[in-house]
Amino acid sequence: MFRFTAILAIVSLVPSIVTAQASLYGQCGGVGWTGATTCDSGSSCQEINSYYSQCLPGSTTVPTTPTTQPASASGTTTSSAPTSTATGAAGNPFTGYEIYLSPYYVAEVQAAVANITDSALQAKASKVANIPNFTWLDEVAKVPTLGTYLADADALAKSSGNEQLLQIVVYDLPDRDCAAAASNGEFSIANNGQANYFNYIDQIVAQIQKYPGVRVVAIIEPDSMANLVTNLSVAKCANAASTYKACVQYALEQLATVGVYMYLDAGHAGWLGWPANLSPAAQLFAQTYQAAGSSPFFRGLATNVANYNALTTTSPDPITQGDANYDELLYIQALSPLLIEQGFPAQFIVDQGRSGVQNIRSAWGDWCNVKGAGFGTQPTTNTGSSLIDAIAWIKPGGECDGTSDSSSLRYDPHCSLSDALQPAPEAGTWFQTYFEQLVSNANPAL
Ligand SMILES: *[C@@H]1O[C@H](CO)[C@@H](O)[C@H](O)[C@H]1NC(C)=O
Ligand SMILES: *[C@@H]1O[C@H](CO)[C@@H](O)[C@H](O)[C@H]1NC(C)=O
Ligand SMILES: CC(=O)N[C@H]1CO[C@H](CO)[C@@H](O)[C@@H]1O
Repeated sequence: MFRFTAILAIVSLVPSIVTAQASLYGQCGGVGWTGATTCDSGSSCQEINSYYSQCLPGSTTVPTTPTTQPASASGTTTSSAPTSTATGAAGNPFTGYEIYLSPYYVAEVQAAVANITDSALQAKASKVANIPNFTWLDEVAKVPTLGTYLADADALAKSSGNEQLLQIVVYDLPDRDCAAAASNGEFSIANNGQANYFNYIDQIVAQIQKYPGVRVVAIIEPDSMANLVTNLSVAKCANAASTYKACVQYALEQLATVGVYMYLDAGHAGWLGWPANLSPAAQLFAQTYQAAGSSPFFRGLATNVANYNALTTTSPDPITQGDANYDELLYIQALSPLLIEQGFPAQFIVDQGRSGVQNIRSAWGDWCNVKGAGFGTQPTTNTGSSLIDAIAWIKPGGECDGTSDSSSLRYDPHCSLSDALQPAPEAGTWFQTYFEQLVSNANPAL
């Protein structure tokens, strides 16, 4: 729950395995894509944007856009040789860097803007294309896209003289999302999941290593640790605990070798911010920090990813009643001393991408396409708290949290609650009405 739901639900696709046809919800085309371009029967390949085509339900066979390999993704680069071990870092990783805007999101937003008829709304919406969010590497097949972006960012840094920072979300644990009714990760623990995950991390590291000039900031595994704090009574989470820890540790260690600054996901105020959860959470985060060698690149924790909570509020939402930590800053201020006590001097990054409007949920646990939400505070390092490195838009606003169609395989009842905007398409696909809602309710206004 509470998570960004992955685009790929069911497919278990390892790039070395060549499949003739992509499965339902699998990738079937896009710039740089070299896998299957046709879909299993009952689904057809539809272009989501130039970087991503997906097998969606429906029997019509839509021809896919030819996949072309951009020059920048050829694997050869003009960058200097990779540094084998990145050296210690300190300070806010965002300071002095310009955040790279990925062409994928820009294209997605521009397509959405073209479909808006109200010209005032259209003008506001077009501004979203210039606001950086994060690239979610939610399946191994997307890792080559990272290489394309890195090459592009590297070239941009050289031509503009502005150092580039690329933002990613590492999100592909085996048995991902263990507390949800239907898990949607591509890897399963029972089927070589840990080795597949290590390979996924190795591929990310290999891409980043080629571009030492580009700074990378990563959010590590949304929901994973929070599930281990509160959801061990769910059999799947109990079973996944040791694998999650081993995989997260591997990610933290390996990404540190190429100088990636990392923030491990820490749920949000309404999850780990409850008094009973704070200490166990701090313990788990500090243990993870120490197990991964107390690296300065493991900079801290990310909160409110894909959620709707305010950073600060003077009028707590009634749904938060009983939790003294009713906003993200209060949560962070409560967690920080406990972390320091255990030897983890964590800094924070907070998602405010959909937090512009408050008091819109019937229950704090409601996470799916919440009605009335608006884009929130725009990304900034001027956060008002020395504990917070950056306010960011981590969940790409406009991408759907989950379908409201109860006959869908990936249906989650949260997506048809009365506070969820409906009808909603499949998770990860573009939800135009929702995007327009975020734009018109943006606070501050766009
Ligand atoms: C824009 O409108 C066209 C035509 O109605 C539609 O095919 C397309 O999917 C829409 N794009 C988005 C991003 O909603
Ligand atoms: C997981 O934990 C959260 C927070 O305690 C709780 O609200 C949720 O119901 C749990 N999920 C399951 C499936 O038990
Ligand atoms: C600038 C940036 O990183 N944009 C990302 C926004 O979200 C989409 C969808 O996940 C990514 O592909 C973009 O890279």
